[in-house]
Amino acid sequence: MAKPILYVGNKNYSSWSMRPWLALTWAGIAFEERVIALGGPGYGKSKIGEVLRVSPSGRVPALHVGDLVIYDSLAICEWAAEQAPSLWPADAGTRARARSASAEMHSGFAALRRDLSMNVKRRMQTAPTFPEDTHADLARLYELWGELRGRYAKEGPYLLGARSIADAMYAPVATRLRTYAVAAPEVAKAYCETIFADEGFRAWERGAEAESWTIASADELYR
Ligand SMILES: N[C@@H](CCC(=O)N[C@@H](CS)C(=O)NCC(=O)O)C(=O)O
Repeated sequence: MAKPILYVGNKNYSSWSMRPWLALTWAGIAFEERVIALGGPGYGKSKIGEVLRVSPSGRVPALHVGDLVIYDSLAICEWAAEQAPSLWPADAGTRARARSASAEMHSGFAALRRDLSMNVKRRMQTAPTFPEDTHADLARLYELWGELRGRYAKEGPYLLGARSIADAMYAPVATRLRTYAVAAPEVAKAYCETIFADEGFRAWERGAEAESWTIASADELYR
């Protein structure tokens, strides 16, 4: 059977694309990658023609497996975990915690995504002033990471000890803290360093660094 094809957005900006790309890469699943340079007509409205041709939601990521189209980051991660079950923790309780954290990222942290949009290459010298709801998201993030790292420290350096889909979900957040020079607690900084040292993450980062596109409005749109 032909390799699955993963359609992703610009690696510098598309945080939703990074997540399943990491999950597939970590799982060692062979896939073909096709980058769609987001921007232009329909952008920000889920109406980019090139995206609509491959994803019914008008958004990337989308994974084509034969004639099956899986078009959401978490759904693609779940498909990957069906091929490679170790993408979720083996212990049922730990797995439930990993799923809770992943779902919380997928459906939450709206203010954080609004004010700390992903831009892998960007480095601000000082953190901007964030509104109250963004501080609340950051406080929740540190609470969650602190709780999981405290509980699973002995099992390894990732959120639940061993690397899992939860790390794919939070890897873009690590880049956001770096980009916006956010003064995070030590436990959060240590976790970010784990992500930055990860081979899969570094491969994505190199892809972002090699891109020349800039999207002027990306700070508004990529969350
Ligand atoms: N819930 C979706 C969100 C996907 C999403 O928002 N993708 C952005 C790029 S990061 C997109 O395709 N935007 C197209 C547009 O704004 O027109 C997922 O988890 O995959």
